[in-house]
Amino acid sequence: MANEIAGPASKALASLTQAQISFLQSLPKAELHAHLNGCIPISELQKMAREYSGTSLSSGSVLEGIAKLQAGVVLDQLSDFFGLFSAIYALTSNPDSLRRATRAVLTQFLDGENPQCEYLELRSTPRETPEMSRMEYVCAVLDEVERYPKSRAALIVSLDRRMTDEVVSECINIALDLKEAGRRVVGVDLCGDPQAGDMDTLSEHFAAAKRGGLGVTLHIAETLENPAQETLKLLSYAPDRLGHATFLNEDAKTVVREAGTPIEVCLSSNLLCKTVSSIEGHHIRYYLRHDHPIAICTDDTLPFRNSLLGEYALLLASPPLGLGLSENEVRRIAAMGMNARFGVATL
Ligand code: 6MZ
Repeated sequence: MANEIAGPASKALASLTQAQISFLQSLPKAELHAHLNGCIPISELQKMAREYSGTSLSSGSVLEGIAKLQAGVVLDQLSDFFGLFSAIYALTSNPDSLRRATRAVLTQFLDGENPQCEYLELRSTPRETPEMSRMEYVCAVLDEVERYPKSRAALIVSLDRRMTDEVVSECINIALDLKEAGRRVVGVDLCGDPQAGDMDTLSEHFAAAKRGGLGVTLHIAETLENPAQETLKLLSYAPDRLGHATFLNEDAKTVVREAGTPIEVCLSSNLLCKTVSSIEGHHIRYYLRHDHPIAICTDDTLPFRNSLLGEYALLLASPPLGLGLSENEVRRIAAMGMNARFGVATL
């Protein structure tokens, strides 16, 4: 199982009674912020690494990368996080291996006696490799997503902040063309290293996505270093949801609250990347205080060793392990997540 090494979510889960766990399992939950390559179960990744037939040099560094993930990742800051993906990417660089990884991620969230969630909006960044185009990448992921009914799974196409304008344009067109062709793309996302890229050039791309009926979600103000001007610029694209929104200043908070934009909250991710120092100090409290819509999400179950159930356990568990919310409050939060699905509006 992927989540054996205790992180905040599994510690919170371990502190709950069986009745509390059953309560959390019984809630209809939506996972709206999960990155495909960040959510491959470690057992599957290890199998893929053993079968990997790259050059011996890269296969050594892939195995080293996987071993690091297996040992449990300790991050000093968010920028340390992005280096984790090179080994994973080597293993998901052709349509077959990508399909296999996608299948394992979907199974982890949606299958079994007690699925993690009722509905999953999986997101992934189209990657061009010697073995596939970006279009082939997205189609391979969609083939797996579409094995599930519409009411259970959909895809968000991620744009990485390091992409050139040309590649952003290609990805938006892929998302729009596939949606038009009846494939299950429901939105686009902006992700990647928060320090990278130029956010001034994205306006037309997000406008095109919106005109084509796609939802727009943006990783925003994930670190203290994200300039306030950049945050306001991203908000001017009228996103439908926001990822993290950890460091909004008062102006940005006003915009977000007036627009009622739901926030994808990733508690373990923020704690383990040290953008938030403790659960008591997490910005979720601000949104709860203002009765602002939120969706509880996992982000990357592979490095963070969490699960959606574990993230909900962080809401219910008593301090200091969790927020100590009541069952009624947690039920309401789960309903907010379900209401924030892009699939509701666009499918
Ligand atoms: C920003 C993140 C992220 O797209 O290859 N990603 N971007 N902030 C985060 N918070 C921790 N977690 C993951 O999945 C992996 C990619 O998702 C983005 C990164 O760009 C990472 O390379 P896909 O399926």
